[in-house]
Amino acid sequence: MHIHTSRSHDPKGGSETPEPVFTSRRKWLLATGAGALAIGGLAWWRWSRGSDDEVIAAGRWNPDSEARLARFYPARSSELFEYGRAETPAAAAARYTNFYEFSQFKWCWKYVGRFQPDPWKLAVDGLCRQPLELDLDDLYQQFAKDLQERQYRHRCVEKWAMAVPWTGIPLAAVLQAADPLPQATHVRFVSFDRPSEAPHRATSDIFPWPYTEGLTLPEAMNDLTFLALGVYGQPLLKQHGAPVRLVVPWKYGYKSAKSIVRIELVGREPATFWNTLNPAAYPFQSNVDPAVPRPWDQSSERLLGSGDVVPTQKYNGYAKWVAGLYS
Ligand SMILES: Nc1nc2c(c(=O)[nH]1)N[C@H]1C(S)=C(S)[C@@H](COP(=O)(O)O)O[C@H]1N2
Ligand SMILES: [Mo]
Repeated sequence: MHIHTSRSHDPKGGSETPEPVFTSRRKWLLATGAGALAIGGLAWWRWSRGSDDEVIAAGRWNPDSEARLARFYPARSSELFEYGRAETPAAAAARYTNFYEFSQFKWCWKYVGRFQPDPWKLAVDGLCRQPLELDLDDLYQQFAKDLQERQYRHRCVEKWAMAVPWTGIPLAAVLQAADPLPQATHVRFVSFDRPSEAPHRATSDIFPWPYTEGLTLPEAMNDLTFLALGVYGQPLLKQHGAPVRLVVPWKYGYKSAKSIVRIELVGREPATFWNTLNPAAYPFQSNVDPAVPRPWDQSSERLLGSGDVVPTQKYNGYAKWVAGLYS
């Protein structure tokens, strides 16, 4: 025998919607909305994040250019510098970059497609006896004996950090070749300025383009100050500042100008991109220092890749090399 439940004899049937069904439809709509947001969020996350292969492939140059430079890689490795932490995976570093010419967001790899790092010209001029104009081949060939790989920590003022192997030339070697005049006190770095290849540069006029940075001459001549041409044993990915960028590892990341076209010896402290926008948050010197908060705390940093949070060290741990500059 079957036992009939009351449900099959609901006296409230008919056209009017029973209360429980109405409530559950509202829940369903809400759940669907949340689901759509979640799916949209996931799609966006996948879109901006890409796969490891995508973020690296996006930054590569045309194959002929890279093939021409391949003979310079790998460069001899400098034994002088150690990360003191794990190396950041190449894709984690390539995925999360600051490069305002391309985007205000971190997924600059999405926007570097039109950028052409080759051919390139780098001028070294201003207060010097021997101004230089170097194309990429000059830069590699003329400084071949100085070319080396260095393992450096990098600390962004936004509190993320990475540890990557740069290939490059000590900046001092390039400056010495230009033979600075005694009146030269500072060095000014100017990034490329090509709106047709850089979408955020093209569409945002509120920034003081081109991107510029500066160092004192003694800072620029310090052994640590490096002109990078490559990273992870290959020419710099576009989003890391191809084909030539500065690396100043004891200062906050914004001091390390990318995709440089000019290194100018000057007789006073130059204006810089971030200092012009907000001098209080981005003072000219900008050494990494956990004891000096910016508008936000600077005592710790998050490592790209692992997500680990570690304490920030004064001069980013490079006191041995640079503390003498400030005593
Ligand atoms: N031309 C240019 N150089 C730049 C920037 C930039 O937006 N434009 N961002 C700076 C900042 S804030 C940091 S942290 C580093 C980031 O280098 P990475 O993206 O290769 O890690 O580049 C610096 N150099
Ligand atoms: Mo930064």
